[in-house]
Amino acid sequence: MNAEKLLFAMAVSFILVIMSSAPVFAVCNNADINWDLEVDIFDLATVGLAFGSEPGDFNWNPDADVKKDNQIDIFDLAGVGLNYGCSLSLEQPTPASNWDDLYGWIKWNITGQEVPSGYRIWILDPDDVPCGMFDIIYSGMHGFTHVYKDDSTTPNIDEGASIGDELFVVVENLTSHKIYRAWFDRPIIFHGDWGRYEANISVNP
Ligand SMILES: [Ca+2]
Ligand SMILES: [Ca+2]
Ligand SMILES: [Ca+2]
Repeated sequence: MNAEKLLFAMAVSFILVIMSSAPVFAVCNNADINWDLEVDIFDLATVGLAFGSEPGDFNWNPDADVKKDNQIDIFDLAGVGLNYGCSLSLEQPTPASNWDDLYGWIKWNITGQEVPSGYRIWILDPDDVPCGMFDIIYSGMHGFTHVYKDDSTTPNIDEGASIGDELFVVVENLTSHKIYRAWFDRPIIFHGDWGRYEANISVNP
């Protein structure tokens, strides 16, 4: 293999690694490692504890892998640094005249058990704006969850999702208000066409 082909093969494998680095989270660009919806010294310290590790190492922590490449290095520290001070408040989505309806199953990761009532899902746009909300009624199911479009008449305010946005999800326990990391089983794109889209959710216990 000549050098050019080798470089090409390396570039392709690099892209494949990036693409396969699911699940993807939205909150503060993954930099909220302890999942309390703000990026602060605790998140930085957690990356520090896992620094230099890879999967299998005693101090490996997948949540500290901000740049999802299965190693904790300077890029992960930088990821927290760049998002330092970022926080997210879960406020009621702003209703709009365009929406998508999401529906599907919702299960705990690993065990596969159904997430029961008493939990709320929040749908976020890529800027962490809550644009949809649904309280689980029937165990293991959500929907239809209205996801609202950004109001284009207020260009200075981001109220919701734009067409083509990838959507993200977090889950809240309605009693303890503990936040759980969650993700869709495939990328969910916002259409704003009143369509119904299957969007299955896994939740980290
Ligand atoms: Ca945090
Ligand atoms: Ca990394
Ligand atoms: Ca938006």
